[in-house]
Amino acid sequence: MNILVTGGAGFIGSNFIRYLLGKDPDCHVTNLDKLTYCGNLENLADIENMPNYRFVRGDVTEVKRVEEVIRDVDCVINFAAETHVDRSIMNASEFIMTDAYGTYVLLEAARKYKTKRFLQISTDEVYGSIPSGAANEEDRLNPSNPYSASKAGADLLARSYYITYDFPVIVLRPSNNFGQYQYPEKLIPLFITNALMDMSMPLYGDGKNVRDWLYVEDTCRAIDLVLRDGKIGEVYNISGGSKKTNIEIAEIILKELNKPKELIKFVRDRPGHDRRYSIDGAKLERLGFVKKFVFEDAMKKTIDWYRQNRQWWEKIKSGDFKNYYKKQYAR
Ligand code: NAD
Ligand code: TDX
Repeated sequence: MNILVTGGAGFIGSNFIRYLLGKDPDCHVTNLDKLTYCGNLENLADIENMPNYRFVRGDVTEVKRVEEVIRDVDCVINFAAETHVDRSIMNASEFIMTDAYGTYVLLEAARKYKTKRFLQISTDEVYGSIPSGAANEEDRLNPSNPYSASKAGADLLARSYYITYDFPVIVLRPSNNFGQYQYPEKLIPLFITNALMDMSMPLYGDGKNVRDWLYVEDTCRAIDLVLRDGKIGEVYNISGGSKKTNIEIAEIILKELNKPKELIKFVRDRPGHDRRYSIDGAKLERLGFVKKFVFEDAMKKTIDWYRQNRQWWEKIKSGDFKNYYKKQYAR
């Protein structure tokens, strides 16, 4: 199977490529990535020389580039996106371009070259805040920030290609991921790396917002299952089943690293901050998905990875990230 992975130099994409090539040596993967601030080829250093892996630098909004790489593939898995909510609040333009328009370019090219399967990686954020219970795949989309609104646009556009053109699309909506190679602007790697540097952990608002955490290796297994057995035209939630408040996450990290509670610093809330994410993963379980990782063990593994891979994140945190961080937390 020839697969085009877009955004494969990012967090989930790089973990997915590693998982897939490790599991199925008959797969050929082309990784199309623009290498934005969070695209990092170091995430793939251990597989870059594999004969069945190819990296192509390119932007999913460029029709010519996309057509060049899409013409020979059987499947597309679209991870490419701007992904950080706080950055989308500062400036939404790249989010609309990549997340929404980029998905349109990919869908059009895939349709032209008759791609057999198109997996759109959406997100649980498209449902918006869920005060109680859990959103299932039929529930209405209710995004509340420019990132999730762009992702919801892409999600609906992808579905419309199935309905209108009978084009073989499947949409996946994973919950909050964590694990190795996650860019340290996101909650868990930010708090781990800050704590390792004895820097404060900036907790938004009252710290009681809830996220449903999913270990990235389970996400990879879920995507692989849907790639092979998922039903065309369907949407699948991927739930972590581990709901935690942000303050609980901070406390777990502090305890594991043996750091003082005083590192927690309450800061101004994120505008439009969704209070609670919660999705129902039963449909994917009916397809055969069983989560392999227990949250507490996966957190330990993740914290350990950041402890042992300081050179990976220190390089990031001492580069351009410093300017972003100052701007973001000076609000
Ligand atoms: P990430 O920010 O770590 O990586 C995104 C990748 O996309 C980077 O390698 C970047 O260079 C690339 N990219 C950005 N713009 C591009 C463009 N115009 N053309 C080509 N490549 C481009 O993201 P992630 O956390 O790995 O998320 C991957 C996907 O999963 C995204 O679509 C995201 O919306 C979705 N998702 C993420 C999470 C999560 O918790 N991380 C949860 C649910 C869904
Ligand atoms: O410094 C912080 N302090 C803080 O309290 C940061 C960065 C975050 N938070 C809070 C905001 C959220 O309630 O932690 C929670 C998680 O924040 P993020 O890591 O920014 O993730 P979130 O906004 O939930 O979105 C993530 O999950 C869904 C990903 O970034 C998206 O790409 C994905 O689609």
